[in-house]
Amino acid sequence: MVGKRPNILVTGTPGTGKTTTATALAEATQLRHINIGELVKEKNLHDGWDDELDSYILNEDLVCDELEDVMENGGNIVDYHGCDFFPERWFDYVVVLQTDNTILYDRLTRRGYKESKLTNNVESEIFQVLLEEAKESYAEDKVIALKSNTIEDIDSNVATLTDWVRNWSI
Ligand code: DAT
Repeated sequence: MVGKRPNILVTGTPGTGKTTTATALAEATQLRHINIGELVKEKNLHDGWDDELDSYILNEDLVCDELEDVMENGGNIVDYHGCDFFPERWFDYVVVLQTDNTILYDRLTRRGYKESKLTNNVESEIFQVLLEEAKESYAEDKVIALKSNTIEDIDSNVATLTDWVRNWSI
């Protein structure tokens, strides 16, 4: 009998490569990729649009209710630029992607982020906000920081995580 499969959280500042990494990892492992930003839009799990932040105001309770059953069953890769509102018990592994700030600046410029959003995100990366948030929200031995500057980094991160998934057992 096949046991329960792990749940992995892929987090990091916008532009660090979460969706690219999670998509490749899902393909390699056959785990289910859940992009929280997309899910929030699709299922209206928000309280409207914040003009200043230039993004939806995510409703944490709606997101957690929506995902409870699927997370309970295991086998998910969750992709989001925040991690402190998910139940800690959901995740077996928390991956924080990190990108050098000049590279991140270029990626977010290419994405068309307006100046304030760009600055906020690059500063958040410099101060390692997501890594701190992850360490505060999950047991330290579940949290791993991975560099995501180049395509080679993505390949190597996906290979490392695929091995981890294959060796995982309850
Ligand atoms: P996120 O989901 O964290 O916002 P993404 O996966 O959408 O990030 O990637 C944003 C853009 O940057 C996209 O065009 C792919 C590129 N990118 C991401 N990680 C990269 C890496 N390690 N090397 C080269 N390009 C990368």
